[in-house]
Amino acid sequence: MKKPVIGISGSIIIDGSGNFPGYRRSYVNEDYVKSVIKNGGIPYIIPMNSSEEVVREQIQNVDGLILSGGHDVTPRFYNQEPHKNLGGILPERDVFDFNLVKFAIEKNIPILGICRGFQILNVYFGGTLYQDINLKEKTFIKHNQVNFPYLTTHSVDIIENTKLKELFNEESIMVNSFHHQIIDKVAEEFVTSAISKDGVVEAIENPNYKYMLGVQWHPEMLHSTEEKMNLLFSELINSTY
Ligand SMILES: [Mn+2]
Repeated sequence: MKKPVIGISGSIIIDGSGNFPGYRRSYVNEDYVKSVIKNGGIPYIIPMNSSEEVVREQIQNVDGLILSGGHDVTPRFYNQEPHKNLGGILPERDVFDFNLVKFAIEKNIPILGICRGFQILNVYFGGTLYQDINLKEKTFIKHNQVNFPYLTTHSVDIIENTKLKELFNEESIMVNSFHHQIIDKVAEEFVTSAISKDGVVEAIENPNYKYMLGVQWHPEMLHSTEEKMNLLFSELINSTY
């Protein structure tokens, strides 16, 4: 039987030096590719582009979708002015990601959102973000550990009666953390499935869809050091059948 094809949303990296300064390259971080292969899927990078028609066709060629990490989501997509602490944005990628989600839902294929991808899912369905974690009162955990992608640094509590709980079957798990933005209002279609000790929403899922789960951390970077993180990818792949 043919193995499921998992599309990974691509971004653009701009050369800072070398022979072509300013040159744009389509790319994803290799850990996404490795995580898909390790869990029985066939990875394909979906290159960022601005054509709705092309994105529709790109989705026709995959059985599941990973929304990868990256830039801050442009705040005007959740009706806010840019706050002074907003990080780097790439509005053309927001549009691309929203098109991916739209056509993936239309095709009814499973979706895993990671970091920015988790935030994209929330915003697509009408939720909002804090443009910077310091805008939320009483947060105290270091949510940007800066280094060591393969190490976990803070815990998250898993909420009962969720897909995440079903998968991990634990009260609490350790995650890595590389974000300065966090979810504010969770979109109505979603439920919160994990929360940090300082009240930050760390995972959401859509209970009315076969598999639509988003995590604020980076499970792909933990695929070889935290065996359990592979459950997020294996379930994505299993949900394609
Ligand atoms: Mn965190």
